[in-house]
Order: sequence, then structure tokens, then C-alpha cells
Amino acid sequence: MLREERTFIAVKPDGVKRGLVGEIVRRFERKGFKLIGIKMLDVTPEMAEKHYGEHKGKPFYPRLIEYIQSGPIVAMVWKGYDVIHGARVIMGSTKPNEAQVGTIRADFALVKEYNVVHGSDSEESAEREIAIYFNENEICDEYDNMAEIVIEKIDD
Ligand code: IDP
Ligand code: MG
Repeated sequence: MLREERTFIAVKPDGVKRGLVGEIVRRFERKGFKLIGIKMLDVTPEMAEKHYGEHKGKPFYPRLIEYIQSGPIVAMVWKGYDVIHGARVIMGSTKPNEAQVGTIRADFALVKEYNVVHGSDSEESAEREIAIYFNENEICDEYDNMAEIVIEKIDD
């Protein structure tokens, strides 16, 4: 069985306000990734600082903290083969004006300050970010779905 990873994905406040939640979820679902956690919430200042701690001190940090709290987000945990990298491919580059056509950021965003979606960049940040937004008892992994079908009988 191929090794499956988990990643933290969020529809950022601009994505929620623009009605892009379904569109974004659809792109990960149809790929074959498995949705194992989802909730809508207002990010607290503490959550924002934990989430984006690596950017503290950068010029854009205060605006980033303000942006992620500018409305509710839809926080999700997705599971699947190579999902951390695969989700970032589906999302596209941080800068939407440089992102590949067909990616979420290229298709739905103009500037990096409002790039509609977040995705973890490593296993370490995935587990750290999941723990900021979810308790393990809010994660529902006990069901069969497309993710099992699309990698059945494939060797690593
Ligand atoms: P990522 O979201 O593609 O992983 P990061 O470099 O981790 O990109 O930056 C986190 C978020 O901070 C970006 O998604 C974007 O919203 C914002 N950001 C990154 N770089 C800049 C910048 O130079 N100016 C303003 N906002 C930025
Ligand atoms: Mg990042």
C-alpha cells in the first residue's frame, strides 16, 4: 500500500466570501484525495500567530494576520498519496499572477495578498497546522472512499 499523508487545507476568508468553498473542495475531491475533517471558524489572534509564526518579522506579516482573521475560514484535513505536494500543485504558486493556468490560485485569484487557499508545505507543518485547528476526535478517517479505489493494487 502506498504511504498516505495528511495535510491541512483552508479556504481563506476571501475564498469563503467569494463563494468558492464548493469549487475548492471539488478540486481535491475529484482528484481522489479523502476528506477527513472540515469545519468553518473564525481564526483567533492566537491561532493566526501560531499558524503563520514562520513569517513573523516579514513586512507582510501584520497584513497576513489581519487577512486570515478578516472573515471565517473553512479548515480541512485531507488524506491521500503525496497529498501535501499534490494539494500544492492543485493550489498553484503563492503568487496567482505566476501560477499555472488550471490551478486554484491562477483561476480564482489576482494577487498573493488574497490568494484564496492555504495548504501545508511539509509533513511537519501539516501536523503542526492540523493540531492548531482540529482535535483528533474531529477527524473522521473510518470510511472507504475514492482515495482507496484510486490507489488500490499499486506498489510504492
Ligand atoms: P504559501 O501560502 O504558498 O505557502 P507562504 O510563503 O507560506 O506561501 O506565505 C503565506 C501566505 O502569506 C501566502 O499564501 C500569502 O497569502 C501571504 N504572502 C506571502 N508572501 C507575501 C508577500 O510578499 N506579500 C504579501 N503577502 C504575502
Ligand atoms: Mg506556506
